[in-house]
Amino acid sequence: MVVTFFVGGNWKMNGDRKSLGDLITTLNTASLNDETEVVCGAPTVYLDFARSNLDARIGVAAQNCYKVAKGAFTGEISPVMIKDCGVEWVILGHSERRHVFGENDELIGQKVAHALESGLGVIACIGEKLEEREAGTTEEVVYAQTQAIADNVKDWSKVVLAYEPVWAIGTGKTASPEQAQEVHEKLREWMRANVSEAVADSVRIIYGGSVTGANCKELGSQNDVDGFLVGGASLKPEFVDIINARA
Ligand code: G2H
Repeated sequence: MVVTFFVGGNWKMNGDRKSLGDLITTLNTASLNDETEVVCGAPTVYLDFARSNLDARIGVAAQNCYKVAKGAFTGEISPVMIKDCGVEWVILGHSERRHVFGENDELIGQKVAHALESGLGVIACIGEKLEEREAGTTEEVVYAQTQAIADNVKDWSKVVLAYEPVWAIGTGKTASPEQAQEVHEKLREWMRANVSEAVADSVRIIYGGSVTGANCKELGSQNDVDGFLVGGASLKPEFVDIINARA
């Protein structure tokens, strides 16, 4: 099944009005493959700014949200607030949320459920640490993370699964196209066995971890790589080349 290629930019905690404004101008005026779905993950305080200034053909994502709609949760934001800014997506379970801020599978699952119930699309991230890969437990780890997400998904059409090996994030050490393909293929088979044939065929499984303009074409040509989640390079003009990797 041919699925729409999906390229997410994850700006993380970077940028200001000036630099993000310049980036937005670059994206708005670039020639982008209109067969590719593009979403930019903006810092919370710039969600409104990003949504107001990015061309409508480019989606916007929050980088996190909480598991309930409102209340005494200082510092948190809810899906309903994200939607109130006109924003359609949220990134959940990113490895920096898991490993810097201690989010576990249970909390990530609750966030996924609430974000979907609230009408947001979810870019759900999974991935093994270096010691887990070296111990040969990559599959076990990513299957457990995916199960915790799957338990909380009713409508998979609103979910993109991002495989991001932790050892490849922001390190300049990209998974080889073969390494990415191997895990993506296994994840798709896992979906076939544990969710459904239809979801396995239609869910976008995207790769993240030091994707650049230089490596995107080869990574993106793998059968089970349906797009990317891009950190560092999404802040640079080369993000346009990554969006057009399948052009
Ligand atoms: C992984 C990725 C974006 P980078 O975190 O989600 O970042 O491309 O900088 O490795």
